[in-house]
Amino acid sequence: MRAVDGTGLPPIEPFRIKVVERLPQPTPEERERALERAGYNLFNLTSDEIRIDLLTDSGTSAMSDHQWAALMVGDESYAGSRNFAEFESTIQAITGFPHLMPTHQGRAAENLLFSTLCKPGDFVPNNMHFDTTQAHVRNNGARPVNVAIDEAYDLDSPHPFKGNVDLPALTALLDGEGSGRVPLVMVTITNNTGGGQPVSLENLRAVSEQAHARRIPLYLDMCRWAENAYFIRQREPGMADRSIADIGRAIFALADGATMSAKKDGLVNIGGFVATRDPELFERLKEALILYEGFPTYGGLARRDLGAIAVGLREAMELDYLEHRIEQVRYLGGLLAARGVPFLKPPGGHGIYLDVRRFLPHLTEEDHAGQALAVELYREGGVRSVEVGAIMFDGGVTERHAPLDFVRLAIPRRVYTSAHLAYVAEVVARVHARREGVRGLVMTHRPPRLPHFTARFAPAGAKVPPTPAERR
Ligand code: P71
Repeated sequence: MRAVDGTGLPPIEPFRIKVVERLPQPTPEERERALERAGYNLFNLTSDEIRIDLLTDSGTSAMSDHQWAALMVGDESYAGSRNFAEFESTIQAITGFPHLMPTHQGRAAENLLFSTLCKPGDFVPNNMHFDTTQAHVRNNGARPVNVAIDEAYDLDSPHPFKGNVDLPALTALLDGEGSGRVPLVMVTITNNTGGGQPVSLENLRAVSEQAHARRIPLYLDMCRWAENAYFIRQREPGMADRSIADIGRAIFALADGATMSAKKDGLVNIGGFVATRDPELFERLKEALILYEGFPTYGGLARRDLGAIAVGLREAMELDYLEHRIEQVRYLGGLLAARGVPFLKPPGGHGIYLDVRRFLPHLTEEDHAGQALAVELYREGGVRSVEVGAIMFDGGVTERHAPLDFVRLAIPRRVYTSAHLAYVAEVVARVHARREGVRGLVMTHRPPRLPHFTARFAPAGAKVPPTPAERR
């Protein structure tokens, strides 16, 4: 890893390890049996079958000693817990949004916001929708539209802010087909679907102006906002000396509210929130919250969780933490690049996105190439990744480009060391070296919504095994 503190000494993890968890070591035979049982869907593996788990960076962080301490002093009052007061004041201080409520995770916040604001026939623009965001927009009869810049779809473009919104495309939607039918504009920071790529402050400012000129509110999906702010500090002119908190204030000043899955830059295993400046909307959200999640001072969480989130949100803004986090992803990218493995460049904030089309050019979408690659990484070294492509996004989003097709190696926060990542790079490189022999998959069970979670597959050309339900 690159030395970052100016001393010339080798960079190290900015933490030491106080509690450890044994890594399972499944044998090749055990992995093969596990794949068969799982219907070649890595969501169906059990954790003891996995050596390195890069399925997601969501809810998989290691909490700090201070966060564990916050759990111990949790105040489990149903209403008016002091942990809620701490949670509320922390988020108000970071974002400036006056009204907010906890939810059990990000998609619950999405459900509240979209079910309150959207009606059938509406359009919701977003740089790129993530899977649950897209599903909630559609669940309310509205149409999700992706409006990221062209460079977001060019896997080799060195653009520093590939998460940016294409401003002419946004104007065209707001004044054309979507005129009078866009209840909110949303921007996801960082853009997960497009590789964890950041959005610049300059771009957010322009989006905010466009939306507000038409009296449309701007909401941010802020689940990886601290990583986004770090990139702004690194890459945007005039930002190098500003703190993450300061950059955050500049970001949130442009928006009317946000949803957040705290399972990312909140450094916790569960939790989220929705926040707004609009007192009238807040009252409507609260009604839905009480119906689906819980009383507004806990929102479906244990009160101690709110305490851990408040601490985690602050820790995620610390520069030594963020520097290591972003450099760790870059380090894995560097090892893969040295072995000629194709992936989205530059690396984003929370993982490496393997370029499926270039990795397995002999396989097509019908072969479920992304899934086949994810299966192969598990087979080779017990590494679990996730397909972020045609299976996750089943054509439900309107966009101007051919959809992206990735296998994501998501890096959990504060969990793995450089040695673990070197192991991952070697596993990926070995699969790359024997890529021509990788065969496709057929989908034997396709659920109607969010198919990636529960679909089942079988090796192409093989006899289709019965599903557990059929076997019963
Ligand atoms: C991620 C996830 C969660 C996930 C998705 C698919 C497979 C495994 C895990 C969740 C997000 C997200 C954005 C930008 C809202 C949510 C939902 N991401 N917006 O990337 O990335 O939050 O999971 O707390 O409900 O692995 P939630």
